Amino acid sequence: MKPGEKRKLVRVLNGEVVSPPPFWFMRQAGRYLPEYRKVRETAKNFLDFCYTPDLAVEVTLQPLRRLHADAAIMFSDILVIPDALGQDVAFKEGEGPVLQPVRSLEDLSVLNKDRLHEHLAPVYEILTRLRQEIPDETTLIGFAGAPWTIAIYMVEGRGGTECGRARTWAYEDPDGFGLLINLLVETISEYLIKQIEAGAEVIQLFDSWAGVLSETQFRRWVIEPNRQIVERVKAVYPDVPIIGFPRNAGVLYRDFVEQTGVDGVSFDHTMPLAWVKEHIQPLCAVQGNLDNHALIVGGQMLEDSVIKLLKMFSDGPFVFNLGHGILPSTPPENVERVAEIIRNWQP
Ligand code: 1CP
Repeated sequence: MKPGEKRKLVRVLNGEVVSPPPFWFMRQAGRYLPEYRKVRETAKNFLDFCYTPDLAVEVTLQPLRRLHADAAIMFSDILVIPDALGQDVAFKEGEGPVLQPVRSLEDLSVLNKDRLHEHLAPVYEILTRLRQEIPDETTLIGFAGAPWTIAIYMVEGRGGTECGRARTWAYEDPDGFGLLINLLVETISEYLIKQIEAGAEVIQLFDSWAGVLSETQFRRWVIEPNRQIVERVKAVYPDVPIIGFPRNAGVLYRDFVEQTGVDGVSFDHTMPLAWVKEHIQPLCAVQGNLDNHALIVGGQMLEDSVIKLLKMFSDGPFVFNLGHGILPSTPPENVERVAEIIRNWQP
């Protein structure tokens, strides 16, 4: 790259049209890769894995070697935040994350951010090392969970549910629940600023559980906290693009984009392409939305789905990605095939 030249993903998030579009995949590192499973076996547990720079750097690089993606997303997890705030967090084999639930003001009072950056120092080291090790033209993505999504895990004690306890608390005692959200807004903003300092060039904010909320609650617990984080991070780093991901937000994607100030939005596989084209792409860069289950199945259907997306969005700012993360049963060859189609795409 020439001095001063911007990387592809950053250019698109600045509103440029780049053809073929840059691509990366959510969960491009992970269990679908045999080389990931091998490294994973050497770690004591999942959190330890996330906090060991040698291992986290290696598994971040693995998908780049196969896919030559335009971006590397640092290997970590959104639940390092509750862990760093002092909540008990564990990842159980076959079960996923398990946390000691926070359900009252008393539970909340135990959490604090006194040792936040000390605790998260390995993450910053991972980013700094990655920027030295990834190819020059590859963009380095840092990330965090958005407050509502992290709060779900903190309150429920696990994921993958209806999020009933968090939703009830938010209605019953919005001020009390709001204290948790405010703590997360402050913590996540500081965390992202440190990630950028350490080398992250783009940020993605994962609000994976945004879609379970009613409209009013969505505005309060998804749009507003995401807006506050964007404002705080941009006050320090105005030029670092931020991608939002209010998964399953439906038509509320538009208000999310207009009101949070994100530079790009990652949209899930349920969104109608023509609607996104008409209502979202004129506002910001769009990223998505191949169905991660199509990626498992492969074949002509997969190739057609990829081409359809490229045809639909390539004349505007577009980042090719999935609607959600790669699933463990995905054949790596299918992911490689998609990467090849995108790289060779000519409108
Ligand atoms: O043992 C393993 O290998 C577990 C699988 C795994 C992986 C590969 C977990 C546990 N986390 C990760 C890494 C991870 N998590 C990344 C790495 C970077 C990459 O994309 O390559 C990222 C960005 C995340 C973010 C994350 N973690 C989200 C937001 C994105 C999303 O997928 O919606 C969420 C919700 C989590 C929670 C989490 N961590 C792990 C699991 C199994 C879960 C989900 C549990 C549930 O179903 O609620």
